[in-house]
Amino acid sequence: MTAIHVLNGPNLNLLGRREPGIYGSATLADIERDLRAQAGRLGIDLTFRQTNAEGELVGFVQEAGLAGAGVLINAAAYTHTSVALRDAIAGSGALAVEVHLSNVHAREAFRHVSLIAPVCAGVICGFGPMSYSLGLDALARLMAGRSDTTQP
Ligand code: CA2
Repeated sequence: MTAIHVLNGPNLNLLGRREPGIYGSATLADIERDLRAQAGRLGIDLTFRQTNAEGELVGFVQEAGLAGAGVLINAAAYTHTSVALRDAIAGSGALAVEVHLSNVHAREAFRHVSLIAPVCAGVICGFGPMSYSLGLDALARLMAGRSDTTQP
C-alpha cells in the first residue's frame, strides 16, 4: 500500500483560531479529517503530523523518506529559512510535494523564496485546504507512476 506522510510546520496548530482572513476558518484537524477520507478513497496509508520544532520536522522527513513514503509538506515559515529541511528531503530521497494554504507569491517578498521547492516534485499554493487535497492527489499519482515503472 502506498504510504504518504503529511507534515506540517510551525504555528499550523493555530489554524482556524487566529488570522482567518489569511488562512481561513478550517482547523488542522478539519484538514486531517478530509485528507483521511480522500486517502481512504485512494487506498493510501496516511500519516499526519505537525510540529513547531525544526529538528523534529527534519526527523519526520527522514523517517518518511527512508521508509519510501511520499511526503506532502507544508513547512510553514521553515519553507523560507531551513537548509536543514531541504537537506533532509534531498538526503532521504523523499518524493515530496510542497503545499501552502495562502498564495505566498501574493504576500511579502520573503515568502516568495522557498528553500525546499528545488528538491520537491512540485508546489501548490493559494487554494486554502484544497492545496492539501490537490497535493495529495498529485503525490498519489506520482507514486503510482513510480511503482508502475518497477520490473515485476
Ligand atoms: O500559506 C501557508 O500555508 C504558509 O505555509 C503558512 C505559514 C507561513 O509562514 C508561510 O509563509 C505560508 C504560517 C503558518 C502559521 O499559521 C497560522 C495560522 C493561524 C494563526 C497564526 C499562524
